[in-house]
Amino acid sequence: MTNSTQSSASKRLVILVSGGGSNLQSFIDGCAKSEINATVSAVISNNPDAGGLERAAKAGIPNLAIDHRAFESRESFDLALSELIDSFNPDLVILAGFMRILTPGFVDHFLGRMMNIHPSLLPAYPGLHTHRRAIEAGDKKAGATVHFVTPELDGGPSILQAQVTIENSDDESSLASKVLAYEHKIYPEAVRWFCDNRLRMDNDGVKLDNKPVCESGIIYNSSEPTS
Ligand code: NHR
Ligand code: GAR
Repeated sequence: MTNSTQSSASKRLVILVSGGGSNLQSFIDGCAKSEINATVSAVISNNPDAGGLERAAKAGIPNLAIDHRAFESRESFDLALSELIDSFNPDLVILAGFMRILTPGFVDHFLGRMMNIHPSLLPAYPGLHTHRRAIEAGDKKAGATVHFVTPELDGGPSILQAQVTIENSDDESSLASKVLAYEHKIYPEAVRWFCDNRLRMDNDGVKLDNKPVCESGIIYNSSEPTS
């Protein structure tokens, strides 16, 4: 029997990064402390200089770069990337600051077993520069959303959101670090649920313990005590 068919067995994670990898670190640490019932099987980056690759190397985790600039189309990059991911036989693919839009063929191959964290309160501000856009719009709240990945960019069903207050003194960078601290709480939590077989995506949305999570995901509010 393979890992993916043994329901209580430890899951295999493949994590895709493009940058510094602080979210990646929260998974490396969560697995090391057995808070997440999983092993990080590989870390893959489209950016050979990504700090996330170094974090993986330090933790003794296989790490590979596959530079999108060496491919002549998005489809050919995605095909090579999906073959590389498949070679690690993952139960879950985690986008952790991964900065390349993925083609529908790629997404369909991993449907229901690929998650992303997006730094906004989706459905607000899909795409890039979310914190700048929220500040420019005069929003009072910002946050992050963990969602299953579907072909529609940042449009897949939400699993969990964290909300923070935008203070008058906030700029793009202070807001980004405030939100990032909450990303490190909600993303490992969602992955923990998946690895414990409590979370799944089906045709009518996301179920946690067989119950639908509400339309916008469960809200984790920073104004409440955290522990
Ligand atoms: N792909 C699909 N199909 N669906 C999603 O929901 C995806 C996805 C790929 C990545 C992460 C996403 C985010 O959380 C993500 C979700 C990159 C861009 C982008 O515009 C937008 C959103 C996300 C990731 N990328 C540019 C591109 O041309 C490159 C930008 C750069 O290199 O800085 O691919 O925000
Ligand atoms: C995080 O804020 C993540 O939400 C965001 O990039 C940062 C990565 O930080 N993701 C995107 O913007 C995806 N387009 P990290 O490398 O330290 O985890």
